[in-house]
Amino acid sequence: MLRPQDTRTRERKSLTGLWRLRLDAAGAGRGDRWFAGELDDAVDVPVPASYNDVLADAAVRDHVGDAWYQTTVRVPRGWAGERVVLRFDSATHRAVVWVGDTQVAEHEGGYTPFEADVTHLAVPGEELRVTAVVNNELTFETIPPGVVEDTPHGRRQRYFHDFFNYAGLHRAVWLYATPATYVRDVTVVTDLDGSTGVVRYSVESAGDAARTTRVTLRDAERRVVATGEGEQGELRVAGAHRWAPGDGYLHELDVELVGDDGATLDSYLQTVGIRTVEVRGIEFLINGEPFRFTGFGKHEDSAVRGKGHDDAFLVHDFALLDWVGANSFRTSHYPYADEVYDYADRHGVVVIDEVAAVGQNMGLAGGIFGTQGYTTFSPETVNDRSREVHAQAIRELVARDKNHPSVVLWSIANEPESDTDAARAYFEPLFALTRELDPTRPVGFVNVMLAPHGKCQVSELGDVLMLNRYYGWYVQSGDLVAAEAAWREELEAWAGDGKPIIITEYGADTVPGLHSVTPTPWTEEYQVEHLDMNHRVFDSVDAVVGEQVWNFADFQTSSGVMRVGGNKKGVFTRDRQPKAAAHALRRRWTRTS
Ligand code: BDP
Repeated sequence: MLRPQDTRTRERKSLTGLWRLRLDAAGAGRGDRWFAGELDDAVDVPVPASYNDVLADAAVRDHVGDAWYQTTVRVPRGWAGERVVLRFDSATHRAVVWVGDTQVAEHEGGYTPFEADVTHLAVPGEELRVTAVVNNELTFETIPPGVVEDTPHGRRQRYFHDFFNYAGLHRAVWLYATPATYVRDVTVVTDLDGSTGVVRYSVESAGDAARTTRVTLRDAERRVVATGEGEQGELRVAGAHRWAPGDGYLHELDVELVGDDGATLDSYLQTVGIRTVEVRGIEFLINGEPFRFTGFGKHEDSAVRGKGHDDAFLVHDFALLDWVGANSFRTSHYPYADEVYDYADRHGVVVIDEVAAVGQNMGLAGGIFGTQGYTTFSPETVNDRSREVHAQAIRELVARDKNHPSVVLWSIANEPESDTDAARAYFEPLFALTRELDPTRPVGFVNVMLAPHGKCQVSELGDVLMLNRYYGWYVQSGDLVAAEAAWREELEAWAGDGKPIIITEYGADTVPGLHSVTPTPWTEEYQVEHLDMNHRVFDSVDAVVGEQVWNFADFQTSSGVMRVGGNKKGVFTRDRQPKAAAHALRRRWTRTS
C-alpha cells in the first residue's frame, strides 16, 4: 500500500493534533450510533499517542474495550474532481471508521495502515466529521493473543507478551487526494550485475483515463540514470551507487501515468535502494559481502506518549544507534511506523521486520507471566482462525514494507511454541506464504529458550536462525561461569545446522545507579559482565552473524512481580540516558580492529 505523498499531482493533509476521545467500557456506542453526531462527554487527546498515559486516570490506563475518537477536517477547496482518501497509518488493535454517518473502513491489526476512498463524501471546501472506534481487546484469535476476563470488578485484559498493551491512534492520520486515474501500487526489486545496478519495477494503476506508464530513475544528485515505459520493466544503471549498511544512498523512481495527450495524469515518487540480500551457507550477505548485525531489539515506547510515533524520539534513537555503533535493529514485536523505515533507508540502518505475532506460547506465559492452564495450539486457543489473522498480518507487512532497502529479513513470530507437531503444522504455511509474497528476502522466526536445539521443530523452516537466550539471567541467574558453559554448548549445537545465527535477544535487567563490586544481578556492572560473557560465546562460534541486545531502552510492561516500573533490560533508560552497558557496547561496536 502506497504512502500518501505531495507530488506534482498529489496532495495530503495531516489530521494529527487534538482529537476528542470517549471511552466506552460498556460497549454502548455502536448500538447507540455515537458516530452519528458529536461525541458527548469527550475529552481532548493527542494523535498520535496512546491514550493510556496522557490522562491521569487508572480507568483510562487500564481501559478494555472501545475507545471513540472524533475530529473534523475541511476538504481543501482545490480538490474538486480528485479522488479523496482517508488513511490511518495504524489503529491499535482494530477500528471501524465513519465519515459523517457513513461507515467507510474496518480494519483488524494494530500496526499496519488502512484507508478508504471517501470521494463520494468529500465536498471541497466543506467539513467532514471523522469518527473512529478503536478497540484494544486481545483474544486467542488476534495478533498478539490475549484473554479478556469478566471479573466482579469489570473486564480485565490478560496477555502473554512483555510490553504494555498501549492502544489508540499511534500514528498519523491523513486525508489525501490523487487524480481519478492514479498509481495504485509500485513494487521494486533490485539486483546487481557486476557494477551495474538492476531495478525491476512493476506498477499497478486504476481509473478510467487511457494511460501509459513511464518511469524515470534519478540518483541522489537528481541526475536521470535510466528511463522506462510500460507497467513492468527492468532498468539498468551502470556503475550504480549501491545502498549499503552505513551508506543509505537512495535513488528515486518517478512513476508517471501519461494520458493520450501527453499530459501527466499522476506522479508517485518511490525511493529505491539498489542492493541485494542473500543467505549463503552460514553467511548473511548484503551486496555479496558478509554482514554482521550489531544492535538491539527495540520498542515503540516512551513516557506519556506510550506507543505514539514521535519524530523527536525517531531522530534521537537513530542518533543513539549511531553513537553506540549499532548497524541494525529488529522491530520487536510488531511493525513500526512508516517513518522509522524511511529513516533507516536514508541512514543505511538494517532492519529485521517483525509481524505482531508475540506471545503464542503458553509454556512461557505459564512460567513467566503467570497465566496457567492453556494449550497454545487448540481449537479454543491459537487456531485456524488465528492463523488466518496471522497470515493477513504478514500480507499487510510485506505489502507495506516490500520496497524498503533497509528491510533485509522478515520475522514472522517472536518466541512462539515451536517444539510441537502443532507448532510445525501452524507455521509451515506461514513460511510458504511469506516466501510467495516476497521471494527476494530471507524469512525466519525468533526461537525461544524453551525449544532448544534438537527440540525445535520450526527452525528448519527458516533461512536463518534467530535465537533469544537469557543464560545468566532467567537461567543460571547470577552465575556467569555456569551460564557461559551452558550457552556455548547450546550455540555450538545450533551452529551444526549450517545456517547463519543471529542472537536476537540477550540481556539483563538493570537498575541505573545500582552498583556492586561482585557480579550481582540488577547492577550496572552485572549488565556489562553479562554482555561480555555473551560476546565471548558469540566470538567463538563462526555461524553467529549478529548480536542484538535486549533492549535498546527500558520500556513499559503490564504490572507484575517480575517487573519494577517496566522492563529494565534497556541499555538506555526509558528517557534514553546511557547505562554503563551502553559505553561497553560502544567500545565493542566502534572498535576499528
Ligand atoms: C523475551 C521476549 C521479550 C521480553 C524478554 C524479557 O521476547 O519480549 O521482554 O524476553 O523477558 O521472552 O525481558
